Formats: sequence, C-alpha cells, structure tokens
Amino acid sequence: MKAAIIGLPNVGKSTLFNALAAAEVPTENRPFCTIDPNVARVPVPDPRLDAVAEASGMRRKVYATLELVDVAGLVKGASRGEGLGNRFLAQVREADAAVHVLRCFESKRIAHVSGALDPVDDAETVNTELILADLAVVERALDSARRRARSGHPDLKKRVEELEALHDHLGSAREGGRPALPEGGTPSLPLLTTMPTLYALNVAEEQLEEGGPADPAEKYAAKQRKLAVRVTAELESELAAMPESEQQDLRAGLGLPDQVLERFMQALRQLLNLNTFFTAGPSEARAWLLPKGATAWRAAGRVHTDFQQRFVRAEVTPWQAFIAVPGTAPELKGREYRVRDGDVLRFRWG
Ligand SMILES: Nc1nc2c(ncn2[C@@H]2O[C@H](COP(=O)(O)OP(=O)(O)OP(=O)(O)O)[C@@H](O)[C@H]2O)c(=O)[nH]1
Ligand SMILES: [Mg+2]
Repeated sequence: MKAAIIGLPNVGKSTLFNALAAAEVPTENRPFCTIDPNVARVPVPDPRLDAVAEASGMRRKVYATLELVDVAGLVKGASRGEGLGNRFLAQVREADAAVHVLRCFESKRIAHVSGALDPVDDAETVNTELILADLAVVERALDSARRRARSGHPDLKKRVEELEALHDHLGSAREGGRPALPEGGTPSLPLLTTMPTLYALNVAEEQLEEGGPADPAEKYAAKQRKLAVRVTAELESELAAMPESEQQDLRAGLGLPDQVLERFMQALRQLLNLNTFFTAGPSEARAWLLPKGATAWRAAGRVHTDFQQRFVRAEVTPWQAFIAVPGTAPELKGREYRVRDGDVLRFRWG
C-alpha cells in the first residue's frame, strides 16, 4: 500500500516525509526543492504491538509499514504542464491514497507560493488542478470510446454515456457546483479526485490541538468528508533525527505529546481501509496490515505461503484478552474467518 504526499511547493511535504521516515532528504526554503520522488517504507507505530510483545515475552518487535512517496510540489496550471506537473501527476496516480499537506504555520522566513497564508485557498488550488487533470483523462477516454462506438455496439454506447456523465460531473465540480466524485467511485479510470485523501495540516506547535489557520482547513475537510490531522512537521523531523533518549527528554521538557506521528499513521491506515493483526513468536512480535474484511486464509498468506497453502486452523485471540490473561485459550477458526482489527493470530498448518 502506497500513499503519495501532495500539495503546493514549500508547504513542508519533504519535512513531513523526513519526520515519518526518520530520513534526511533535502528540505529547503524554495519551491521545487524536490524533483525526483523520495520513497520510504514507514513504520505504523502501534502501542498494541508493544503490549503484545511484552505479554508474549518477545524482545523483537516489527511494526507494519506503509510506503510513502514524497513528490514535487503542484502549482496552478500543473494539469497543463506548468511546473513539474505532468511528471508529478503520473507518480500520484500510482499510489493508493494521497496525503495532501496544507501549510497552516506562519513564518515570514518561508516563502509562500501564492503570497498569503490561506490553507483553504491552497487546497482549492491543488484540488482544481486534480480535477483538470482528471478531465483531461476522461476526455481522452471519451474520444476513443466515441470512435469505437461508431460500430454501434451497445456496450460501447453505454461506455460513452458513462464517460459523458463523468465529464459533466467533473466539470461542475470544477466550478464549485458539485462536490467531486465519492472516493473509490469511478469506473475503470485512474482518477486523482477519487483517491482516498487525508489532509495533513502542518501547524505551529502551539496549534497542535486547536486554533489558528488550521481551524478553517478542518472545516473545509469536514465538508468534503475527508480526514484531517494536525502535524508539526518541522519539529517532528528535528526530533526524528535525534537519538531516542534525547527525543524523550526534549518532548518531556517542552511538554510535547508523543503521539503526533502515531495519530497521523493511524489515520492513514484508516484511510486505506486496513486492519491490523498481530503474530507473536517464535522469535518476534509483529504487526501486519490487511484489508478490512479479509479472511484468516488471506492473513496466513501475508505471513508465510506455507501457512496459506497448508492452512488447517487459525488460533484467534483479541489483543486485549491476549495481554490481560497470558495463556488465554484462543478460539479456533477456519479459513473463511474474517479477521478483526487487533486479533492476535497463530496458524496451525500441516
Ligand atoms: N516554520 C516552519 N517551517 C517549516 C515547517 N515545515 C516546513 N518548514 C520549512 O519550509 C521549507 C519548505 O519545506 P519542504 O519540506 O522542503 O517543502 P516541500 O513541500 O517539500 O517543498 P517542495 O519540495 O519545494 O515542493 C523548509 O525550509 C522547511 O524547513 C513548519 O512546520 N514550520
Ligand atoms: Mg519537497
């Protein structure tokens, strides 16, 4: 599963990437600092895994990971090839979800591409470009479907009608008349506007909980029925570059919450519609991500192909029971069992 970090130039995309990936890719006070995408597998922090590891006596813990891609900034006109537009858009289309970073921090030092601090206006600029890029995709598909429909085949006529409706919808969304299409709701075209999207509101540390320019941005996200999470990208990227013990001291000293990135990654997990299950032993406790509704058989395949091919039963213990009463007898489930979020699984195979 892969998420692409999008937004205007110079809003803190690479800074957020560094915070999450504990990486040190270049971040600079100038637009288009990032040209080639940065890619990393980022752990999804999960205190439940810590508890499962402890209860099972496993020293080694392996968190689940998601792939993050940090791409170039998007500017007005990107859909017509301005800036690094086209290259950027192709990279975003390959992702399963988008993280849209909005600058909500004040700073005279950091240049703002549109001049003023206005996260809602920024979001609309980017969203309009996404709509325009999608319109171009639909227009190309429509041209080709119309040509083929001349054969008179009823399926092709229907396709043309579908695409025309889609084109109308996107056209009125651009004018603000209609919300864009629902997430995941398009037929067979890789559209940007239907990608699951999470807004990352890059705020100053005093506004991590509430207040400031992130307030209207939150309302805007809610109106679009999208998730929004406040992050302090710069501070977190600085902390990520320090040894763990120094990080803890500094957080305590400044009275900073330590779940900023955890909340963010959990929101991303929710956005991608993923559950977490755990395995404990023989040498490590590990968290795994699995699409919601997937079966024990599918979970077995995530862990080991042998477990799947020679699946006999899954032993299932909800994580709360697992940590509360060590040795709680698991329930035995068959391959069709739908894994629940937080299940600790052990596979019997033979
Ligand atoms: N004051 C402040 N500065 C920040 C914050 N986040 C990022 N910056 C600074 O803003 C500048 C741009 O950050 P980047 O992470 O490079 O921005 P970007 O969105 O990746 O930019 P492009 O790659 O050019 O599209 C850098 O100088 C960062 O240090 C923040 O939360 N507060
Ligand atoms: Mg960048």
